[in-house]
Amino acid sequence: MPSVKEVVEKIRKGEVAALSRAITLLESQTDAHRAWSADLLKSLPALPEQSTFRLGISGTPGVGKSTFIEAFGLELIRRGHRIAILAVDPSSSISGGSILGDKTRMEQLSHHPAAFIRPSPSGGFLGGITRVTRETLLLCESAKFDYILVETVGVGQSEIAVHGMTDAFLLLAQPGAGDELQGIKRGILEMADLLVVNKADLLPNEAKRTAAELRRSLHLAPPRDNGWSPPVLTAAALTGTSVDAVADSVDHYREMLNRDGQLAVLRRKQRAGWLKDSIHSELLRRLNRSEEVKAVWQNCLAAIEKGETDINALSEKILATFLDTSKT
Ligand SMILES: Nc1nc2c(ncn2[C@@H]2O[C@H](COP(=O)(O)OP(=O)(O)OP(=O)(O)O)[C@@H](O)[C@H]2O)c(=O)[nH]1
Ligand SMILES: [Mg+2]
Repeated sequence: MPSVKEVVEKIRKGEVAALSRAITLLESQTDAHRAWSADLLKSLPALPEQSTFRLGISGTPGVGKSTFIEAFGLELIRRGHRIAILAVDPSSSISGGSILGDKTRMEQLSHHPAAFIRPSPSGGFLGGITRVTRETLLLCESAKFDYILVETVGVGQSEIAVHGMTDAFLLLAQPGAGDELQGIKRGILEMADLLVVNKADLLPNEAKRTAAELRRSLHLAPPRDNGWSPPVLTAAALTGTSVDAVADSVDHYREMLNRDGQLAVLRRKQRAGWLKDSIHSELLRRLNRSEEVKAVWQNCLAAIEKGETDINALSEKILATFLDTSKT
C-alpha cells in the first residue's frame, strides 16, 4: 500500500493519477484498505470552506444531464474553476456504472486537464455508495478541484442522498409533457435551489410554458428560511444557449450562502449526514463478514425452508449474535 504521506502530497499537487488510485482504495471494503483510507482522510489538510462549492444535479433519465454537465462544466472552466464530476447512481451496482458510457456526452470535458470525471462506485447499497462519494468529494477538493458536480438519476432516494452532500441542488426538466410536471415529485421540487428547463431549442414555447408552470408550483411551496426563491430558467445544453445564465444564477446563490455564514451551517449538516452514512455502511460491512452471523443466517434460512414464519424472531436472533460477537 502506498504511503499516506506521499499520496497526500501528490493529491495536494493535483496529481490525478494519485487521486484516482486513492479513490479506488476508498471504494475497497477490505479492513486494510478501510484503515488506510481513514488515515488518508485524517491527513488531508482542512481547506477554507468558501474555497470550494458542491453542486448536485438531477433530472429524469434523458432530460440532458450529461449534455448539460458538458456545457456547464466548460463554462465553469472558462470562469477559472477546476471541476470534478461524480455520480451517485444506485442502479450502477447492477449496470456497472453509467457515467462511463456518458463520457461520450462529455467529450470535451473528459479530455480537459481542468476536469476530473469519476463514475459512481458500483456495488453495495446506497448508504455505502454515498459514504464513498462523500469521501471522494473531499479528496477531489484537496486535489484542487474547487467545483464539484454530483450527478444523480431521477429516482428518489439518490436525490435525497445527493442533496445531503451538496451546497446547492439543480434540477433539470424538459419542455412540455405538462402532465403533473413530468412526474417530478413534490419533495424533489422542494429540494431544488435552481431549476432549468432544458432542450429549449427544440420547443421554445413549450419550454417557457413549462418554466411558468414550475414557477407556479414552487410558489405553492413554503418559503425558504434563507429567503431564496429558486429561479426557473430555460436553456439548451446541446447548443450551449443560456448555460452562462445558469452559471450566473448558481454564482448568485453561492454568494448568498457565503455572505451570511449559511455555507458553514450547510457543511456541518453534510458532516452529520456523513456520520450517518458511515455508521450504516460500516455496520453492514461488519455484519456481512461476521462468520458467526453467517452461520446463524444459514440456520435461519434453513428454518424458513422448514416453514418458519416468525421473521422478527429470526432477525432478532441474527442481531443478537452480531451484537454478542462485536463485544469481544
Ligand atoms: N435538442 C436538444 N437535445 C438535447 C439537449 N440536451 C440533451 N439533448 C439530447 O437528449 C438526449 C439525452 O441527453 P443526455 O445528456 O444523455 O441525458 P441524461 O439526462 O444524461 O440521460 P441519462 O444519463 O440516461 O439519465 C441526447 O440525445 C442529447 O443529445 C438540448 O438542449 N437540446
Ligand atoms: Mg447521463
